[in-house]
Amino acid sequence: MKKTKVVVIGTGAVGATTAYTLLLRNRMDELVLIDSNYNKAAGDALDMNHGMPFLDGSTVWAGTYEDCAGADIIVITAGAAQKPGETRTDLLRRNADIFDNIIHQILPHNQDAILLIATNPVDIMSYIALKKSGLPAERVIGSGTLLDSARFRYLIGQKLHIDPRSVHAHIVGEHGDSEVPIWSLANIAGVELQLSKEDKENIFVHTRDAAYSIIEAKGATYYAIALAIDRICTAILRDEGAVLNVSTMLGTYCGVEADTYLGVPCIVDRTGIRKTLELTITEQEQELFRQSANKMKAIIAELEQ
Ligand code: 6V0
Repeated sequence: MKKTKVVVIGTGAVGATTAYTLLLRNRMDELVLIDSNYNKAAGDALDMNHGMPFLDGSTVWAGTYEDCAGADIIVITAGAAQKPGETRTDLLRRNADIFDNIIHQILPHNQDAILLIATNPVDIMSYIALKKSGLPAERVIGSGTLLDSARFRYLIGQKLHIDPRSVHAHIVGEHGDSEVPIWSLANIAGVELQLSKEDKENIFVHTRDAAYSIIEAKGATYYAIALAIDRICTAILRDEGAVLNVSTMLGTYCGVEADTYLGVPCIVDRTGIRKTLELTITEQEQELFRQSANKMKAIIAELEQ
């Protein structure tokens, strides 16, 4: 049987935690770590290898782009940190240059893998990855609002004392400030949620602003995003057909001419994104989704100037 292989590019907080999560859960036969700071990737690989007597047998090493050959999934979490005084657009341009460099080094070795993007702003970076790689859109996936939806389900579960795995609720749109809670479809076993307007507002604000609180507390967020990336990798490697709120290139969605990457429920399997699922949302939710799409389009237009 062909060995399964995952490459993680960018082994900072998110990349290293993702690699460790994939390893603990024994998701693949081979795991390659790549970082422009080779020592960081090499140190992480060594540290993980020392845990092998306690694990189930994946092989991990710090590699080069040649090691992308034969990979099933290439996860990109590489990115630059914002410099003091730097605008978001300047940071984006720097991240776009980083992606240009990374993608042009991947392509000579692998054009069959699925690219899974986590670098922020993830919807824009996924769009850039699509354009720069020329790969089919179903194989360029952003982590999207999967993490936001997990935070949302967790907070609803906390409020109602229900296991978050039994809460069905979606955040769609941008992974960021313009994201949209789809309250009209949120349910537990098909039963409408018993929450006041105030509770809903509170839950959504804590969902949307979660990253700010965590970054203020400890400088970065990485555990939950690593689990979300692991979830997407699993859906792909096991050909699950799982429905996950990932970021994908949309045309018209829910009556909105999106024409950009945004997080929506998608069926994810070995081919990448097999299908996007259209939600039946209210007019108000549709308007918020339109605003989220417009925000993404305006950023892309500014970048392309
Ligand atoms: P970090 O700890 O600064 O790690 C970034 C890593 O990228 C570093 O190890 C760098 O050396 C490496 N890197 C930079 N340039 C290159 C390059 N050209 N080639 C290879 N490696 C390179 O950042 P952290 O891991 O905390 O975050 C990484 C990205 O994930 C950021 O853009 C975050 O904003 C983003 N996140 C996305 C989330 C999501 O939901 N999609 C959630 C959390 C963070």
